[in-house]
Amino acid sequence: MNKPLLLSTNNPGKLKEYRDILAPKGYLIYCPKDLAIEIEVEENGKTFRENSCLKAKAISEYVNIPVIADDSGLCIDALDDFPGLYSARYAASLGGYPAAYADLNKKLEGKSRLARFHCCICLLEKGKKPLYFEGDCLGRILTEPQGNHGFGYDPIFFSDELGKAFGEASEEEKDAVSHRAKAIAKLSLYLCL
Ligand code: ITT
Repeated sequence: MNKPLLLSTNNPGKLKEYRDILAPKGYLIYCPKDLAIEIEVEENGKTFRENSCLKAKAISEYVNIPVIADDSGLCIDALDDFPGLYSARYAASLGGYPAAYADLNKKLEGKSRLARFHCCICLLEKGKKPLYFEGDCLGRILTEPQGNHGFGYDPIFFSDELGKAFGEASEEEKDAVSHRAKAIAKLSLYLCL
């Protein structure tokens, strides 16, 4: 029987990755839109954990099934982990991802390009305290975007494990190594134990 989970997100790229990875394991992933719920969360936490918890709590009162929320971002070593928590807001503030790619490229002139994607999932089940599952994937920032697969910063992130940009990777390739896939693997292990 399919096990339901509600993913508290407005990001269709994330939602697709959760469905692709968890549907074959027997999970049915709902999003707020499926339940005609609108959520706009002020992500004013100071850590990925705090923000993932804010997003999960914002929706948990509406349903009686386990809720998950994902807070994630691109952390660049030479920029003290910027844009990190602010990855989505930074791109939006510049008018979109192409402008963010160019701006990061300028900031990184003459500096190390080492970076990682981080993902923190908060799981909220009725009557239990929040639990967190985290994953990272390592790589570097490319000088030019490569490919147009995925979403967000995928075209400028060269994955060490894949030996290519996430923007050039198939969905299956990204889902085999990504920060999100690693966090989801820990979550699904917990849920089936
Ligand atoms: P929700 O809060 O509604 O889930 P969001 O996109 O605002 O959607 P976050 O606040 O967690 O989510 O910001 C994550 C941002 O980090 C995301 O919008 C991208 O800019 C970047 N990011 C995270 N994971 C990524 C991935 O797998 N590929 C590319 N960019 C990613």
